[in-house]
Amino acid sequence: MNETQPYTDRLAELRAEMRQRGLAGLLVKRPENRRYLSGYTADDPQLDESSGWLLILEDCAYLLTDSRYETQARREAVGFEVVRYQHRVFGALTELCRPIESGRLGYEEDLVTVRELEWLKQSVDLEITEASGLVENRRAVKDDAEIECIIRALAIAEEALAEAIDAIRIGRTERETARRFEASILELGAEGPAFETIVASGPNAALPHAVPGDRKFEAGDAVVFDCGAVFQGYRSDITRTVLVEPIPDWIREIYQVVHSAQHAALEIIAPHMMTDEVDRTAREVIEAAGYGPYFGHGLGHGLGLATHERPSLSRFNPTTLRPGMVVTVEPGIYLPGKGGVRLEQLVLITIDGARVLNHNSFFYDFKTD
Ligand SMILES: [Mn+2]
Repeated sequence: MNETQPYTDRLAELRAEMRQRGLAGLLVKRPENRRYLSGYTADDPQLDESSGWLLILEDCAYLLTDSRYETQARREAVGFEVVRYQHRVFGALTELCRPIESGRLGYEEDLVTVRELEWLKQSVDLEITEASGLVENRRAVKDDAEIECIIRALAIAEEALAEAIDAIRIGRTERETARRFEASILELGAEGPAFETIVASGPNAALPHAVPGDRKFEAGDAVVFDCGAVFQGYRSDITRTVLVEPIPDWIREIYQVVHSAQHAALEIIAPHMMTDEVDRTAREVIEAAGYGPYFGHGLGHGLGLATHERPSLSRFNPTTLRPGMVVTVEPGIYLPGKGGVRLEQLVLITIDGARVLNHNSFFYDFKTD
């Protein structure tokens, strides 16, 4: 298999689906989708500023970008014709779509702004139609090379996390601990953190997406670490709750409930199972212990080029798990004003079951106390 092979295959599969849906063309703006289809790695500078659009037609594939990215685009997007536009992408789109005689042009509803959609309708003489999810659904099932990247990204995060946990001392702050983790992953070969590292201690641990601050660790804290690394564009995501002795009984209790909930989900997760069923299995353990109202988020999410991608393990939008999907299993209990516990494993769905990709557990085993 040569380097362009995955992109050629992905484009062929995408085109087959476009034909089924009656799409003469597809516009792709989401950075992860662009990268998945073309190998073009540029991210968007900000929400309303694009580093490029793919236009996939039946016989050709274009990457439209501006002068800032042209060289990178030509180097990376093998098999794509790079078109440089001056001001806005729409003039170039008008030209490229002109030869299409009939059919519809799809766009990603969840990425294209309302203003861009108006411009698009004015520029292109085709029926414009919403076509979100075509690429995301393919991305949900990973090939071996993608799984290898995720495993590397996880191994880096685990090694850096082990160092950061070792360095926890009463009096050190959340922020310096988060920085220590992020410095370590860079030394270990990561491109960067997968997302802003969370180190949340004491009452801050009750905030599922807390930002590390100047709070110093104290005896009796539960410290939630949620962190990940990027390797060749692929991400990892790991959450552990570190306990600073002596631990109050209430923390010990919720830790054990969260751990049991996670265990229950990992016992049953398998191909062909519905995502909401896995969520329910963990949720029932937490509800039975009386903490149902304190587990507000879904059980987990797909992970790959994006930290959060399909499928979502939640009560909403149930989908079927398939071999090659990589998902997190991360129950939590958050007691406002007091603290919280979350534990997150990364799981690969296989042909006949599931495999936890984490190597280092960092779990507390209270039974041996
Ligand atoms: Mn996660």
